[in-house]
Amino acid sequence: MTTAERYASAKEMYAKLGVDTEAAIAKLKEIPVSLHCWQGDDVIGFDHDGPLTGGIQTTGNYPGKATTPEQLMQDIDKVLSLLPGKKKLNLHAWYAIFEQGEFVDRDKIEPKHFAKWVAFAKERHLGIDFNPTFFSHEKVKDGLTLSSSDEETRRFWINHGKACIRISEYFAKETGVPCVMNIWTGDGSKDIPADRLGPRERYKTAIEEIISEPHDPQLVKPCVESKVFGIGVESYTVGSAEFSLSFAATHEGCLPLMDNGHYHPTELVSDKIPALLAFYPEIALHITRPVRWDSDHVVLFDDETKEMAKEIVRCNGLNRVHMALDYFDASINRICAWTVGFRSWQKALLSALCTPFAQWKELQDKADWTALMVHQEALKTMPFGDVWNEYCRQCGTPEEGWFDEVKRYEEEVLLKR
Ligand code: RNT
Ligand code: ZN
Repeated sequence: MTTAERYASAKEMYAKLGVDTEAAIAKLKEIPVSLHCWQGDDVIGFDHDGPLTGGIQTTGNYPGKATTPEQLMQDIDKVLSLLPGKKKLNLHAWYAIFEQGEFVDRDKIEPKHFAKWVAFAKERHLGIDFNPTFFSHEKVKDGLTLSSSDEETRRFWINHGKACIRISEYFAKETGVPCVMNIWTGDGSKDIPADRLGPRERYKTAIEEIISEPHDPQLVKPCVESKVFGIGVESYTVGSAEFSLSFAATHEGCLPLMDNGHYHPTELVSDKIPALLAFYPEIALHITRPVRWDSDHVVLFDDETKEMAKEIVRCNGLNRVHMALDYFDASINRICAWTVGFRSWQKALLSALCTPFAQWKELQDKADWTALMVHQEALKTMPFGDVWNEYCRQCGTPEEGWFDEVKRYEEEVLLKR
């Protein structure tokens, strides 16, 4: 059988279940997924020489990482050429690009420091998402930024957040696509604190100040990302799940952001998605693969990844959930890491779109759990690979051959750095 014949046969099989694979493919082509630029340089940024802090860690020393804006853009371009679907570019504040000899600290960065990124995104028809960078900086005082008891420290980071709101609005205006601006800090403590409330009260007031920076809520969508713990920050996290959810719930226009690496290992973000969609008009996600902890391994087409995509699709949430990838593996080819992760999430979305949820919901409502189990199991052996191959073919990014292309790029570009 040719690939076309295989797809024709798969399409027919899915149609018998009430699934229109053409409609699924067409839908997926419209849904943006945000590609994180920080996979390309091991979360280092361009504005400092020190180590990565904030309780996060990359491990590995694979050759060829990007160390300049030009290299990072070159790598992103390579990755974009290998990815099906619609993308947004996810930037962090420390990827500001300064003129020769210029340095501007994070509280003073301006839209002009991102003009080159805007030009890059516009040429490739990408929207941009943004993140203030509250880590890897000398003004992180005793592990704290926005929740610090030191007024000057707090002020510096609040000003950084405000600068980022202005930059986010600039991105949205330039690209014509709303900018999701995510606030995450590693604030917390290694050992048992004496005061868990004080830092949270300061954190709350600080985020309020940041989002009070004038902006059009249609253009800039501030989020708060929660976390359970970080390396060296094991005992107390200021921006915990309850803190962040409560903050978003009580501040109009502020979205909760769930990173699926930021929960206890038996908690499932797939189950949290519908819980939040019952209350929030919009939510945001960081999609990662936590192996035992927030290890940020490359996203795979695994069960929980599929389950998260299923929940977004069956809750009719594709336009209400802002999806971004967030992982960083320094131990393997970084172009490959980006590509496998992005393609895995696309697979998860496509497979969710090829599921007859309407019929299944009916079975559940009739309490026909026997039939529901049988149907859910039957779907698992459907020829999804043929539909995926067709989607990739239609997007001009075939499944076959992309890895050879990455190896060629490694030989010709990465290993020469
Ligand atoms: C860290 C958070 C955060 C970062 C990025 C780089 O645990 O997940 O989102 O990964 O901002
Ligand atoms: Zn994250």
